[in-house]
Amino acid sequence: MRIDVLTLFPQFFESPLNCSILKRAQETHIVEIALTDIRDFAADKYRKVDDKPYGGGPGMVMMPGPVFDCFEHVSKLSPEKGRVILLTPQGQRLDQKKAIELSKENRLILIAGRYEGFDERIRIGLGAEQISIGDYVLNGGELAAMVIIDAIVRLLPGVLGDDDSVKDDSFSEAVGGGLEYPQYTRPEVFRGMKVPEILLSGDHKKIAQWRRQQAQDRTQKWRPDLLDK
Ligand code: 6GU
Repeated sequence: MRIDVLTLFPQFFESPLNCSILKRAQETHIVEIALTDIRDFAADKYRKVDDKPYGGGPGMVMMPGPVFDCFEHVSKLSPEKGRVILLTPQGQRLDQKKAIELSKENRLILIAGRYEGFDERIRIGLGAEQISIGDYVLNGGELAAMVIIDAIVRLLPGVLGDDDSVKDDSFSEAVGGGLEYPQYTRPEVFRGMKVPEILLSGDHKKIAQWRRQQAQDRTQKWRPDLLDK
């Protein structure tokens, strides 16, 4: 998979992309992630990429010119057309289902905005879909783009050591779209708190049953909204 990110702050992505799983996924060529600075496509010597909103109002708006020019440059970096995604709080909310869907694409082009938003002609002209990561406002789309990348890359075959480890994740089909069951590791007793006896029993059928029940109970208790779906 190839992921292009168009951003005013490429340096924002450097540390998270060069750690742990995301780093290894790039080194093993399972994913290629390319950052392009929108400001390099500004038309004037001040490298201006934002301007005042028509009709008045607070803040600044991302100008269409630099984003279009940047997009057209990035488009040519690979023959694959790719799915174009604008990161904005007005987008469809990201969930595990969406992450799985996006992980099946060959190419994604993520556009992170700053300021009060994008000139509407960016969305229309690029035929972009919009994604949000939740109902709160961030200073820009960079963290949202990073969240999407993280959620998607771990789903790509070969990225996690054990390909089964995504299967039982919270929100996955194996846990009925709800929360994951509780996990324990050594020691058997920690500060007076014991590992549930059943997990030490070696009875795999009973353990599976107990885990299903636990997953269901905690979803009911902590995220009943997931059960309505
Ligand atoms: Cl994608 N962008 C911004 N600026 N804020 C957000 C968001 C995106 N998703 C949730 N809040």
